[in-house]
Amino acid sequence: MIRAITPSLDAIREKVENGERLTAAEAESLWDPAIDLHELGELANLVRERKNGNFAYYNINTHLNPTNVCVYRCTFCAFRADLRDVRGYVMSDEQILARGREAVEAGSTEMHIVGGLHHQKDYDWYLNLIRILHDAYPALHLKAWTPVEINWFCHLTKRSIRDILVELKDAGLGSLPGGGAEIFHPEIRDKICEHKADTKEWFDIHRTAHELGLRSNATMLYGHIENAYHRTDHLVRLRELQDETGGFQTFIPLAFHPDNTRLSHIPKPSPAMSLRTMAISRLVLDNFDHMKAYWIMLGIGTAQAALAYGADDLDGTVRHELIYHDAGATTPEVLSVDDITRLIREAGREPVERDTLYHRVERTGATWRTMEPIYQG
Ligand code: V47
Repeated sequence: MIRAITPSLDAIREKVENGERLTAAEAESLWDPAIDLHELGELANLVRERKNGNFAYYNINTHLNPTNVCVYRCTFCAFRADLRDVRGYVMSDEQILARGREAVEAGSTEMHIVGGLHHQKDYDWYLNLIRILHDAYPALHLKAWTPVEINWFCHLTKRSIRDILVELKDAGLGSLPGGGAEIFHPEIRDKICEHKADTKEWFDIHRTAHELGLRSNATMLYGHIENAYHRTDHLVRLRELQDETGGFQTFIPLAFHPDNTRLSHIPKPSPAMSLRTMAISRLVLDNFDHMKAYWIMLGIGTAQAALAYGADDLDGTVRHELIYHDAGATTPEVLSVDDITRLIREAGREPVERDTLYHRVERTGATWRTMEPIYQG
């Protein structure tokens, strides 16, 4: 009789229980659908609870995408527009400040700012945006500009990464979001976003940010043309920089949304694939404190389930998100604090409002103050 061989997690379980690091080969083996998803989730949960106990974090945040006009044509992007496209827009300083005021009145602690690379806007336009928002609303943390924008600023000004980051930090930049990472392996990167900041540039910019005391996040866009090898390579590269600097706070796996993109023939990743990606990310990135289940793109149900598969953070209440909604995300535009805390409690976790740098937030309505850094196991 021929017996099917079911891959076993025993050796990996032992390593995870002993707090030992997984090799790239071990990590790659975990993408095999024959590896039991629930058992994988259980292991990821072990690490999650070791690091963050029963807490699940969220923040109150607002997005700002000041322009969608972009010189690049990444195949996965539904947000970008040409200058003369009817969809193309650029926000004025007044509109940007109004967004800041709305954010503060809604009690936001963070503004997440990313946008297109508008070829008729110079670096000063992007710098000024940070300056006017910070001057008007100094308590609002500005998590702004990915390495894709920073690399563009260096290209426009012929100045160094360090010079640009120092200037942005002086103007009020608080930290860098995790975008623009996509898939680092050149076999894929060259096909989906060949012109924008390459992998070395992405890492150089985060490394320099960390050296300057700026924290940052990291992402991975999965579920398009990449495979298990590319995803593993992506995670291992991130783990290496984190060993060097310790400057990353959170990892956010981003499920590809195909609508209105040049990859619209590809089906979007299933909830099982998203839970597996979260669990493997938690296991490989043993030196990251946090894993974010970004509810906007995972969908509320999968994000809630992900809290048992390695995730300890749901991102925020989120206002004015465009990048995913342009690509067909059907999630609501905003969640209330009551909604998000109910989702967390129903998943058996204890909700904790955090600021961008993972300090506990205490609030009464729109008035808030940050407390001690949150417990790290
Ligand atoms: O870099 C673009 C991705 C990213 C699509 O740091 C798409 O806290 C799926 O980085 N389908 C931007 N993904 C978003 C981002 C992010 C989100 C939430 C929190 C944080 C953080 C960062 O969105 C891009 C790209 O990888 N993206 N288009 C799409 N059609």
